[in-house]
Amino acid sequence: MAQNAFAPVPRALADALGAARYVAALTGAGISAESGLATFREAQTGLWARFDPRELATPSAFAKNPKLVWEWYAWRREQAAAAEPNAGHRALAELERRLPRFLLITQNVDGLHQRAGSRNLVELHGNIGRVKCSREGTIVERWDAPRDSVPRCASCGALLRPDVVWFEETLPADALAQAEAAARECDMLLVIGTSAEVYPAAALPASARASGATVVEINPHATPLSARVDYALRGPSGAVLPALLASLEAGGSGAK
Ligand code: BJW
Repeated sequence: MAQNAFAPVPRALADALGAARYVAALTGAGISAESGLATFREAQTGLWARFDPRELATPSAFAKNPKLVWEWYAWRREQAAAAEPNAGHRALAELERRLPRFLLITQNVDGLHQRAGSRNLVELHGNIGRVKCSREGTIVERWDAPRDSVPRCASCGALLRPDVVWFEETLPADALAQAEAAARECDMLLVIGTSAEVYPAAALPASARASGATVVEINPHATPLSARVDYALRGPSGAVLPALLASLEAGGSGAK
């Protein structure tokens, strides 16, 4: 049964973190909420308020209205570039430095973990900063941006699209294999700011727990996962993760 406690971090959890040889973290859009970026399942604002992000992040939306999807991603790319990593991103980067072995698995495409200093990182759903040819999949570094249409691949003429994973598309095989191996091998999995509804990422916590890991959810709200974790820390990750880091500094036994 999950323990619901935020302040202070339970002693047993701090001890388990300090003793862990391999810690993995799975993050979702919620970790970037305190950087001002909208999550998927919460209301958008302004120009995009009338669109459901879940319906724009699909191959069929791009086939039907590529300009709309391209403009939504261009807007989100600008938002991500203007945002700054928050205390939660920074605490994860610090955990990577302090712990003997740490892997960050993110569903986010905003690049904020890298900007906070995380290096040992797996991007499950791509990165909004990259663009690729929709036919050949080749990454394109530069493109002309016509005012009224979607840019095209200079080599084959197909439309360009963001290098992200849409619904019904398969995840990058290497990234998924690394994430699945980490879930099987880690001693502790931190599940942060994700609704735990989108697969295959949502299957990682169950896999970790089945392999004996301690699973910790960090989220202000309950999710379908909450009943199946060892600890549910209810609060914003920008507050909970620094507290977790502080608990490690206060007495964890396995830190470098
Ligand atoms: C805070 C906070 C704070 C707030 N601190 N927390 C039926 C038909 C077709 C497919 C399927 C089907 N059934 C299942 C599938 C598979 C499908 C799927 O899982 N669908 C479910 C919805 C049921 N998955 C796929 O299609 C995947 N591919 C696949 O399975 O391939 C095989 C296959 C092929 C063909 C057919 C079927 C299978 C691909 C999934 C790709 C997801 N892509 C997106 C877009 C990425 C690019 C972009 O960013 O635009 O990824 S969708 C979107 O969801 C995005 C996210 O990474 C992902 C997860 O969302 P996330 O991060 O959890 O965000 P939210 O908004 O949901 O939650 C935020 C959380 O934060 C909340 O809990 C808040 O409480 C919390 N929060 N503030 C901490 N301060």
